[in-house]
Amino acid sequence: MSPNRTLKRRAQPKRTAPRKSRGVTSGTVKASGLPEVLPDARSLRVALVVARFNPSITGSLREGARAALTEAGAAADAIEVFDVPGAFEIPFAAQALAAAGRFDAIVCLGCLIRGATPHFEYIASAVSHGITAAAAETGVPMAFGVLTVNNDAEALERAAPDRTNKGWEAAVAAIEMAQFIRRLSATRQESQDLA
Ligand code: DLZ
Repeated sequence: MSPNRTLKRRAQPKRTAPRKSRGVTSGTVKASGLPEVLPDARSLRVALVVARFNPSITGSLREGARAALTEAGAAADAIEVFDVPGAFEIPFAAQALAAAGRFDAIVCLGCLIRGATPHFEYIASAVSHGITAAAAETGVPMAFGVLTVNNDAEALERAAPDRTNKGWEAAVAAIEMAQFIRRLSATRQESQDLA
């Protein structure tokens, strides 16, 4: 008989969740992905790439992002703003800035409002794929703060001067991902030092 067979069963922790999920059957779910505690931006340099198209909205997104970074400890001169004509130009600018090697993260801000033509779909797709590719190619985290909305009311709702502002949310995501890369580099360095 294996010695383990003689061991007593250890007490199991009390379950806090039901054994079987009953599923969500009603209600609405609104999740932002924001962490409970604001991550630390004290030593980070962050670029904000801001589309001029729909300027009242993108200006509010820019100020939301700036407020989050400032509250998280970033110095005013560590936050640099780069304007581009429209959302379509964001990935190109973000990639160029990342390649320049001066920034720990890039926050991409724009506002696409659905119109009567398929233009919206083409630009939205190009922008989201472009930003993803630019981040993967350069290794610099890029946050997606580009609104893709049906009308002005939806845009205004996402550009409010509070923590629901999507510029604020994108900036927090950028800080988190920059810290993620920092931790990864530190771990790599530690393993190299030990080897
Ligand atoms: C052309 C265009 C249209 C129709 N709509 C928007 C929009 O809702 N939001 C935005 O940021 N930009 C828009 N643009 C401009 C394109 O992003 C781009 O600047 C131009 O096609 C020039 O390349």
